[in-house]
Amino acid sequence: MVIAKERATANRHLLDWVDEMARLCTPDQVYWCDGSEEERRRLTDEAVAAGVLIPLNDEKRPGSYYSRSNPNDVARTEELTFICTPTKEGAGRTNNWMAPDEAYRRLGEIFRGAMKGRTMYVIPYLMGVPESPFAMIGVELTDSVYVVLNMRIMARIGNVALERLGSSDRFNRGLHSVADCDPARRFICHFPQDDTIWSVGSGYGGNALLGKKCLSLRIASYHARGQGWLAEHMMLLEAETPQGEKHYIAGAFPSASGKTNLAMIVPPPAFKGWTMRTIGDDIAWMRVGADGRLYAANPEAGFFGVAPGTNYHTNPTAMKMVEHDTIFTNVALTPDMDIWWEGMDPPEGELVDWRGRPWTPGAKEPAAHPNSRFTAPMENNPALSREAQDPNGVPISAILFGGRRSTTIPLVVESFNWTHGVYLGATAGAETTAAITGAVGRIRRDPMAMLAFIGYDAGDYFAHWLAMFGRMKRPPKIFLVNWFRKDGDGRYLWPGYGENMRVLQWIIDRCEGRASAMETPIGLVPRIGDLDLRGFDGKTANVERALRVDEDEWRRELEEHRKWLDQLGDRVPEPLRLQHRLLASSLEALGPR
Ligand code: OXD
Ligand code: MN
Repeated sequence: MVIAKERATANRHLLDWVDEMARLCTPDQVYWCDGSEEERRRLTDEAVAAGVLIPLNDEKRPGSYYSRSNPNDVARTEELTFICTPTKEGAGRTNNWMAPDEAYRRLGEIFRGAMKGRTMYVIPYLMGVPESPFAMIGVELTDSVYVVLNMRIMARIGNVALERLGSSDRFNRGLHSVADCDPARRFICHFPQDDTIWSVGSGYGGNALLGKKCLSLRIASYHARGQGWLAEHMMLLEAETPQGEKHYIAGAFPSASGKTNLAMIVPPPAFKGWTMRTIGDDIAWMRVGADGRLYAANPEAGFFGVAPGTNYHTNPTAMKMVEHDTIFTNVALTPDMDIWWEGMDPPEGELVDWRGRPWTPGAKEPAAHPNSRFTAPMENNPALSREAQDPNGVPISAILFGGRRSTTIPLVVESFNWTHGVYLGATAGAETTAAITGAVGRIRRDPMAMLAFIGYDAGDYFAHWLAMFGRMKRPPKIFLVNWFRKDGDGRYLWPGYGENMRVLQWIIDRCEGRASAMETPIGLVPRIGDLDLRGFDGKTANVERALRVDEDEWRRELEEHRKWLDQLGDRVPEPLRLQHRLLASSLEALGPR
């Protein structure tokens, strides 16, 4: 039984709103989270007693817990996610829109009485470190103890946020209830103009941990446009060269495309003296600093990563990170209460799968859900950069845009200039994965990996990216990367993972004016000799194929870009349409070969 605590604040705006929401949802009690360690232990014990969390083997995985979701609630549900701006045009063509009045009414009906018999947890939280000018304050009201325990890993919660809030009314108001977890009554609604999020019917991370996708991307991107900064779906990493020179790289990749692996990259042995450190794996807030450079900060306090495919080869850092004090969701369980997922060494005996059914190796269905997750605190990461907590963020040298593409996109392309870079980001596409519900393996355009997260019109978002150029004295260089190109037999041409370091080195050297590149009609591409392939044990011929700009593939690709830009409507900025024409006519000028 949860102990209802004294209200922890005298902030009238907050108290009044919590009362109003409690009257709507009628919980049995309201509990204010303080964020303490004692609270973590107590709520964890309660979650265990309620069967929400299952303790894992304390010798093998100390301080770690397992959770199984409702099988109908395993990923973000973009078709049920809405931007509720006053006009439909405000949300643009890439978002679902619902009129604010209608959304408050429809969701209000579902929230009415939804917390009866339950506790309403009040989670004051900060995205960003407390001293940071980047920090944003939110308060999430939820009836899910799983959400509380995950939010306390992913954000800084409790008194730290209340202190920063003081008596202000400037905080994001988030209301969440799992309600009856019925997909027919599931909605994730954003009201940017009210700084409000209402999410009902799902307990899945991306839908329910409101500080993450909802606040730090959808709502933040809306504010960022008005205030002249960028809220992006990007990993952040620090690269230190053997000479002690530091570079910071931001990279936007769609969900489940190896963003976490890249943020935790371990260079191959030939890269002696290089140190790579993580700053963030999912979200970057970027502002222009006084020196005219672009500074980025990770607003999160933990990692909510995709488990399958993670192993000691693909991401040894993440494997170490999840050795303790981690919550696992929808992975498989071993007989001795440890965790397992596809991509780990084959299990010895029978497992229990993510739905709680017996599972034997060789079974048709995977043991772990393809979008099963680990939630681990930032401090667990042995390769965490000290700058991860820097209140001012880090100056970015390069921005990468990427995605899974089996054809067409070379291993790496440097843009000719900022506008061309924005074009490459705006037209980037990826084969879909399991992090969202729907078909897997189809190409969808995912501009800056933000398709699901731009809180307003995509054309206006591109215009905002273009306008950022004018605010910077030393803008980062922009690159397109693709670790996933395949040969005709479906085999990857590039080994990826740690080997991506060779591409990162070329990118850093380009930023420093130390490496050469070949001009092609679509951008600047390294020649094979421009990459450092010392100690590389793959085939050089495959690397050449991975680097190739195939003119026929690009003709088709540019035709898809045209359709995509047309689909986005007339708010697409003219410089991007001109850029398209320039690329298409440069290719045409080459004539048939
Ligand atoms: C995530 C996602 O969870 O993008 O980061 O789906
Ligand atoms: Mn993500």
